[in-house]
Amino acid sequence: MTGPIVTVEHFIAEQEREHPQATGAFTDILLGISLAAKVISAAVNRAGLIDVLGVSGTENVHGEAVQKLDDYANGVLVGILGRCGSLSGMISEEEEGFIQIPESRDPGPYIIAFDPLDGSSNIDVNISVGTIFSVYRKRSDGPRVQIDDLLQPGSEQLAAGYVLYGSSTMLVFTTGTGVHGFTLDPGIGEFLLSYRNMRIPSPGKNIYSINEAYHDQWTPGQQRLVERFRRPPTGGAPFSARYVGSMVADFHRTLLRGGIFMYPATTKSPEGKLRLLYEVAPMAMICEQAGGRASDGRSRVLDLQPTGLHQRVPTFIGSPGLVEMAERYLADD
Ligand code: P6P
Repeated sequence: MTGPIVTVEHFIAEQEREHPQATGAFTDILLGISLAAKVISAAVNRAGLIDVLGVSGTENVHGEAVQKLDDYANGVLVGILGRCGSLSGMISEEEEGFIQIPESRDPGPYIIAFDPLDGSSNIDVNISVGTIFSVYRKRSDGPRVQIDDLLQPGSEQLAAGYVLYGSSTMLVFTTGTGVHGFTLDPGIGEFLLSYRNMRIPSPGKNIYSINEAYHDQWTPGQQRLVERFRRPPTGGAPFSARYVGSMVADFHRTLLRGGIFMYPATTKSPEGKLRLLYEVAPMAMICEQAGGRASDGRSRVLDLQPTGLHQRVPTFIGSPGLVEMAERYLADD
C-alpha cells in the first residue's frame, strides 16, 4: 500500500469535511454496509472450507442449521442496517415485500435497497460474488414508509455501491462526488482506500460482456451489435469477450478496464434478467459518476420510473461510446 493509509471511516469523515452538503446523516448506513461486508466476506471465504468440513447442506459442526449464503447475507444486512438510526425501510432481493423499520425505533429519513449476495450460485465454483446497495431519501411524511418512497428513479439516489467478494474483498461506492474503492485488509479488518475518484476508461479496452448462449433469443439489432463487436470494420480495434456470469464482477472489470456489459431483452425474458432497484440503478449511478453511461437500450437508466420493487430492466452499461453504439443498433428494433 503506497501513500497514506486511509480507512473507509476516515474517508467518509474527510468527505463530510470537504463537501458541506454531505451531512453525514447516511454515514451510519455506509459504516453499516462496511461492517456487513466484513461479516459476509468471512462467510463467503469460508464457504469452500465449510464444504470441506462436510457441513454443507443441513447442519454445521456446532449443530446449527447451515443457511444458504444469500439467506445468511440477507440476515446480516437486515440485522446490521435495521439498527442504523437513519433508515425507515429496506428493500431486499431476498424479500418479496419491503421491510419497515419498527416505528418504536424512531425511523430515519432514508431507504435502502440491496441485493445481499448477487451471483450466489457461483460460490460453489469459487467465482466472485457481490453485494449491491442503493440509498434514497424517504419522501413521505410520518414514520411509515409509503410505496412512493420505494419507487423512485435512480437519479434520486443519494448513494450507491457494491462489495465484490473476489480475490480480495472490495467496497466501491459513490455519494455523488465521485467513485471510490476500498480494499479489505483482512490482517487488520479494515477497508483501506485503494482507488480515489475512479474513472471508467473511455474509449477503454474493447471488451464486450454478454451471455452469447441467448443469441437466438436476441432482437435483430442486438444480434447485429454483437456481430459488429466480433467483426469490427476494417482497421477497427479487435474486441475481446469476457463474461463471468456474476454482475458485480463483470461490472467491476468494466469500471476498471472499460468496455460494455450487457444483459439485453430476450424472447424468454423481454425485460432482461437484472433488477432495476437494487442491481442496475446503483450500478448506473456508479458508472455515470465514473464518466460512463447506463441505458436500458433506449433510455438513461437513472431516468426510469420504477413500477415494482423487483422490476427487471434490459441493461447496457460501460464506456459511453460503446453504450451509445448499442443504443444506435437497438433503435432499429
Ligand atoms: P445468466 C447472477 O445470477 C445474475 O443475477 C447476475 O449476477 C449475472 O450478471 C446474471 O445473473 C447472469 O445471468 O442468464 O447469464 O446466467
